[in-house]
Amino acid sequence: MADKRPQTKASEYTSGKIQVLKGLEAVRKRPGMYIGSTSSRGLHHLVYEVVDNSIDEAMAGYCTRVEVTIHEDNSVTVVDNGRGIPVDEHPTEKITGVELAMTTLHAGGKFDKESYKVSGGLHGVGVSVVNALSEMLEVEVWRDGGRWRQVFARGDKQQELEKIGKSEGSGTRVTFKPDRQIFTELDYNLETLSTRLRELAFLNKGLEIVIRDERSKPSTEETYAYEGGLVAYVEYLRATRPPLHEKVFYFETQRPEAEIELALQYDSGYSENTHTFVNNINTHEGGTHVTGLKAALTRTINDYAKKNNLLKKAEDALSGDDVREGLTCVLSVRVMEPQFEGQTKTKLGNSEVRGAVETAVNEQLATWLDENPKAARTIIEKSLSAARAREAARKARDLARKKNALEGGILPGKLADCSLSDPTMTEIFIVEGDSAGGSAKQGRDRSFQAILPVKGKILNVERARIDKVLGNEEIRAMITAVGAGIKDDFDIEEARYHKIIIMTDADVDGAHIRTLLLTFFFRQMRELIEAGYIYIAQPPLYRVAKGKQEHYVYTEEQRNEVVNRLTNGKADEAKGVTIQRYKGLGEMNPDQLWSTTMDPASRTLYQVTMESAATADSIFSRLMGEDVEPRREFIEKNARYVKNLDV
Ligand code: 0RA
Repeated sequence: MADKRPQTKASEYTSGKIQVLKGLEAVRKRPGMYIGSTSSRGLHHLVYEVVDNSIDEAMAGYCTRVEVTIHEDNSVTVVDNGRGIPVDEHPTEKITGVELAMTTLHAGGKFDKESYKVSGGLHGVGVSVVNALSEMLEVEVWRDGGRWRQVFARGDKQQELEKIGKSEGSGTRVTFKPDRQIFTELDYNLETLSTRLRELAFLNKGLEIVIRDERSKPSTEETYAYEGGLVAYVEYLRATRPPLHEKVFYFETQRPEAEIELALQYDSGYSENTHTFVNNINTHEGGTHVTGLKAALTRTINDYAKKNNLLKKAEDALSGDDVREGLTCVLSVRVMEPQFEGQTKTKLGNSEVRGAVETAVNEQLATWLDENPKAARTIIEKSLSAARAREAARKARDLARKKNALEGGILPGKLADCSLSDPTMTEIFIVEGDSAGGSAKQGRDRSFQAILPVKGKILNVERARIDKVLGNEEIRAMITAVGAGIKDDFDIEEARYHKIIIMTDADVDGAHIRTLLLTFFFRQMRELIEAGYIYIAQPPLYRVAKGKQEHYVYTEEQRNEVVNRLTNGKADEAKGVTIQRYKGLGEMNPDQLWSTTMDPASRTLYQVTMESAATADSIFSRLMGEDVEPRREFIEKNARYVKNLDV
């Protein structure tokens, strides 16, 4: 995605111009450095940042309830019943605790709370960053029998902290309105916030989190509170898939390197659903803790199977993919000084955590398997049948390869390949439907652009087992076109294109197919997403024309803007303006498709992140067992989200 942060040219960077940016000014100058982006993702991070402070209070044992309200104007209030931010003067800083928290970067460390603060990363930058990026922020504190209040605007205090009355109990309330001078997107997505708050409620057992949306009339309210913590989380994620053993495996342990908490359960499904967290942050991109977990699972299950003579031959070892088939699993670790890496800073880098997790899981799981022989047996049988399916699929694939080699040419018939063969130069469009596929083939630059039309129905087999998946023609076409294999056999070096662009209609069905293609890549070729090779094309929604002028626009807002511009704001001049709404890609002629959606010089592509793919996948995986209706509802609610992958 384009970096919209202000850039400084080396030549401009003379000593005379060096500004000493202090505190919040620096945040306003380079917001991306503190919250990642100033688009939708950054906007949502403001809420997470404020909520994090309340969660810290809860983790310290002082807070049991957090309430988040989205107001009509997209301002947000977060209330907690913690101790309240200190209102007395800080001994060395000579300002109140409230002001210190609201105006000093990383003020958290200046208080008494050093435990599991997140350094680096997007969270844990401190509520002062939210203050700096809000056109208004009001804080109210209840403690020691009193009520205090202070208001800020873009980080500047508008008044001193003022006692405004009495209080019973204690707590903090923060209301902020994100600054429209900073953010390119100001609308909060309820689904996005709810998903994160639910996640936090699962991760912090016993904590009650309420989310209220006053933008709906009447307003809506949802409460998340789970006494079962991670066990409840696994049951929630497993949803309606039948479990293979009754009780969720769970343990919690403390090691010098990390505090480790794990819950898992196997079900009769074919997918793996692993969610991992470090200090409450969802590590979508994995990391050392995940490596340790996977190594331990594979090793412990193989050891148990061997010890109990459940494997036929010595070479019959179960692979990582085998032992994770049908697994729903949540790992939560707490680390003192986490190092976050990756595209979205959601990959744990601390090398010492790998061994800690691996050892803990080895020990605890081995004991559990010994103590639960019935569950152990079912799990081994499940892994063995996954191994057999994998073997059958491999044989079928080899056979197909040989057959293809005999027939000469292995690429799918529907693929219109490009003439260049250097993968760093080439791209493939995966296009919804034959008719749009036809336009794309005519409109493309055939030197570097390949086109593969697919039908929507690939999707029904998405959750099927690998041998079935490979039996599906559309899926096989995608796998051979990309050319790098799948799952554990995937080799990114073999990828035939470094841009794989999903191009679907700008409607709900298009969103559906896009989501399913995304979950396909997430499931079968995850490294493509990790490497940043997967993109979403953005076709225009409207063509607005007047006389010889024509404009393609991508949102309703842009349409109104352009119409206004073409008519100089005068309604009576609107007659000469024609507005065409594109219902599908197929309605555009090849030239239009090229110039609006395919031409690198003028198109907009969204790069898919692990975060967005994982989110789409996990919501989807819960819905797979359900009726069509909730699934459709999800896609309708999230059509915008699934398109704007930046969230
Ligand atoms: C510093 C020290 C103490 C509490 C807090 C910060 C605190 C901050 C926030 C932000 C949102 N809600 C919050 N709740 C508490 C502890 C002060 C004491 O010892 O009483």
